[in-house]
Amino acid sequence: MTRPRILQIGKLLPATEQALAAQYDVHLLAGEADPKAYLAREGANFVGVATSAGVGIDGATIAALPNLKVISSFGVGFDKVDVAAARARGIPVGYTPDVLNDCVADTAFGLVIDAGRRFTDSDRYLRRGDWLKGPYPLATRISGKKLGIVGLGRIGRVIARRASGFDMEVRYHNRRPVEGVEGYEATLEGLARWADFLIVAAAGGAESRHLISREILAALGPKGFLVNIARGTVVDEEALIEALENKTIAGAGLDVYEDEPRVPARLIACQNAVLLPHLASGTHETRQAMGDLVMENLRSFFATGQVAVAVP
Ligand code: 8YV
Repeated sequence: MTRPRILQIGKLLPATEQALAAQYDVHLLAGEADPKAYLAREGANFVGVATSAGVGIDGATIAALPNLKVISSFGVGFDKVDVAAARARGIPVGYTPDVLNDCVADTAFGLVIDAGRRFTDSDRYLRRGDWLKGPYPLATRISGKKLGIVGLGRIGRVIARRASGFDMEVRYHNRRPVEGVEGYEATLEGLARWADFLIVAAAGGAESRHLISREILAALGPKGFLVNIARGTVVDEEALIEALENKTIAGAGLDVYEDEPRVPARLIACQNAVLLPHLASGTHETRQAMGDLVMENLRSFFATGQVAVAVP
């Protein structure tokens, strides 16, 4: 039997690439000097696509694959996958939610603690030799503070669970209240005004673009901290940089940016921001589980016509 031909859009975990190559006839599009010309020539040969949240697949690529039957994406975000174009052709899109909730929530809490207690900045202080000149300035207490969550989805709920261990009061803002969960704030501005720490855990995409605006940052105020483990596009990055420079918010902890991996020099210069290179799900255990689910979505599709976990 011939193995199904899978187009791999960008690089994946080596273990996932090996598993893919063991099961399917895989071709890496990113390895082509002229991907467009390659697709025009060979596009009709592929029945499946393997991609990732960071790379996605656009409508033009989907259109260049006339026999495409399934897309399997590594990651929980699908803002870079043209789901509407896939749906219009009845192509199921598999993704990898839930298996990364714990690690992303851990990272959110790491950023809350680091931004508030300034561990990274104090580490730089020690390495510069400044401790020899005097003690590091006092920081902000975490335990018992007010935590606002923007987007109480699967990851947001795990973040809320982590918060109870720090005796924090938790409120959240969503388009509508989550049944059975107390602490709903009807407006994002109200949540920002109330919170000491505001964590962004909302999905990316056009609908949530710049939800964290200049006004929301003003409501968070000079004692408030912003943490973003969702998508850079949810925050107006220019407004955030101004707020950090002018200290109209106390600080920020970021794992995601508007134009990754490019981080503006002005943001890098902000010592009141902790900046991580989009690593929230980046543990051996979680990335392996995500890769396994990419494989399982494909296996399930070729066995039953349905992916195991489809994008909503
Ligand atoms: C991914 C992510 O690891 O899952 C997501 O949506 O942002 C990360 O967990 C990364 O984007 C893979 O491309």
